[in-house]
Amino acid sequence: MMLKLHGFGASNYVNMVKLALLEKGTEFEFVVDYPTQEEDFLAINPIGKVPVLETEHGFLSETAMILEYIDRVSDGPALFPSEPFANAHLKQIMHMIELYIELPARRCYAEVFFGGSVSDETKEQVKAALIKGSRALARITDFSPYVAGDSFSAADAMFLYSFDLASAVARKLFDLDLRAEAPGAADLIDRLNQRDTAKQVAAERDAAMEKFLKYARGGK
Ligand SMILES: N[C@@H](CCC(=O)N[C@@H](CS)C(=O)NCC(=O)O)C(=O)O
Repeated sequence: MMLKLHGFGASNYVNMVKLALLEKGTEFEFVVDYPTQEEDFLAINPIGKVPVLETEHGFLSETAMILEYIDRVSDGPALFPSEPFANAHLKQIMHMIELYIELPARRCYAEVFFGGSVSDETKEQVKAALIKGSRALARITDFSPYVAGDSFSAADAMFLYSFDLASAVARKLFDLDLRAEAPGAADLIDRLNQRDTAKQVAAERDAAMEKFLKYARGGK
């Protein structure tokens, strides 16, 4: 069975998986699904989020684990190193990006992207967290030539679509250049965005954005 990626093109997490599939050269079907708490969707992802990967063995969720699965079952360049320390180090970086950059930034997405608002208290917390997270990241990588190691990896997919949104949050809400907190991050984002795979993801994201914004703002 061909892998099926469930999600929508404007989702940064979905795009991490899509980028990985394209980098691996793995054939897949894209199934448009938005996150919901409806029973039939919870049956394929118990927390009701996207992405979900449908495989011949069942459904998988949580992006980091989906990326690892794809790497193991697909041909194409490795997205995780096999050497144990390098493998764990790369996963440490991915985990840090998700916990200390993506998730804090996400608390402000409503105001930055969807016309909502968040409290000043939340903003203060997020600003401090993003500075701390970016500086932490800069201590374990110099972003050259990639986030971890000498070749494109799963950590680059997570970094690209987390740090760009976190930077947008910092710029719009705090007038802060998060990229300056992590020297080299901006250059790597530019280099990653020049890959044909990332260009395809970005084009599909832009095409899906209008529909998603209507959905996110409560329209039809
Ligand atoms: N930890 C999850 C996060 C996925 C996630 O937050 N996806 C967003 C879309 S970008 C979502 O479905 N949000 C809806 C919700 O939180 O209910 C993963 O690794 O896949």
